[in-house]
Amino acid sequence: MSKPIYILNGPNLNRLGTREPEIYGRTTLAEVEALCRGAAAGHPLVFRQSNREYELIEWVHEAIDEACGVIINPAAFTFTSMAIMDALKMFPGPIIELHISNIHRREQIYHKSYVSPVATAVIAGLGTDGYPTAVRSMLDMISRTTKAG
Ligand code: CA2
Repeated sequence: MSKPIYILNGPNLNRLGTREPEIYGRTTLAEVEALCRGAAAGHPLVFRQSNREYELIEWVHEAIDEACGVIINPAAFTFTSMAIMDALKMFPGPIIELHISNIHRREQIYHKSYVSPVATAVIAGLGTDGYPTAVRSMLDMISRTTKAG
């Protein structure tokens, strides 16, 4: 049985689809999860959201033991959390940092990510379509490393 891909979502993303549709669209997080499961085509996924930093850190620790890859939208913790960065550094497999919006087109406070230096890849600005795109790219990366290994 393949190890799951962990998809972790940070603060406020449980409210996705309910405000600022011009930036974040109208798709809810439950719909995003369904898109991810479609893209995964049966590969197991663990899809979670938390507003608490410690919980996201605990899930990254769990992923170190359980997951083949991590896709993370740390939301506001992207710009504040050295603790999430340190936890991700310990993950041995591929990591995709994901943002719905293009954080680099936004105000200066959204430009300095603590997560990007420890991520394998960064996806930003594709809207919620970025999630299934990340899942497909993660599956490609995993199959390449499995074949190489
Ligand atoms: O674009 C992204 O995915 C972000 O990670 C979203 C964060 C923001 O702090 C980052 O700069 C970029 C904010 C998430 C706010 O959650 C929402 C809740 C309801 C409606 C829309 C967004």
